[in-house]
Amino acid sequence: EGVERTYIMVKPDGVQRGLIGEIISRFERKGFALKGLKLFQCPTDLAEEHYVELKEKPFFPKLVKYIVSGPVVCMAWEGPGVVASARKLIGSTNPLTAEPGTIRGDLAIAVGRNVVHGSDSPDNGEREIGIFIFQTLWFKEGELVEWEQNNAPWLLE
Ligand code: DAT
Ligand code: MG
Repeated sequence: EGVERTYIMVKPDGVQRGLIGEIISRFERKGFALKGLKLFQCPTDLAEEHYVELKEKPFFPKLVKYIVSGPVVCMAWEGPGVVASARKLIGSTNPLTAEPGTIRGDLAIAVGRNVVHGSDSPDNGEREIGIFIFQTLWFKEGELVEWEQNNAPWLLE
């Protein structure tokens, strides 16, 4: 499969603040294709596995506690260059330095409450979406939907 996918997640603060629709619409309006979507209470072991690369950081325990503090919205988005493009839509990690017009730049003020996650590479996109034989992360077999946007000819050359 050649098409790029990214894992996007509305974090617990985004859900509690009523920003689910606002955040989803940023990606929807851009033109990317939604291939998976669910509201989910993340267990601690999954949050730890998701952020395994940050395990040694001093903020790791707080980060895991935050991610499991309430429901999240899990999404798989697909499209050409979707990983890097979604990172641009999201804005930089610290909302105070994120550009206005980005999700974090518009909607958040604290690095530990930055409302949304986006994969940082195509490999991590696949890892985080997580449908492999020996590993599942955010999605399980059967939770992604294969469909084609009927407006694809108006979005892609
Ligand atoms: P991003 O979410 O932009 O990919 P990251 O992968 O470096 O950023 O870190 C994951 C999350 O960890 C980030 O969204 C918020 C938290 N975090 C990162 N750096 C932090 C810091 N210096 N202090 C507190 N939390 C931090
Ligand atoms: Mg990251």
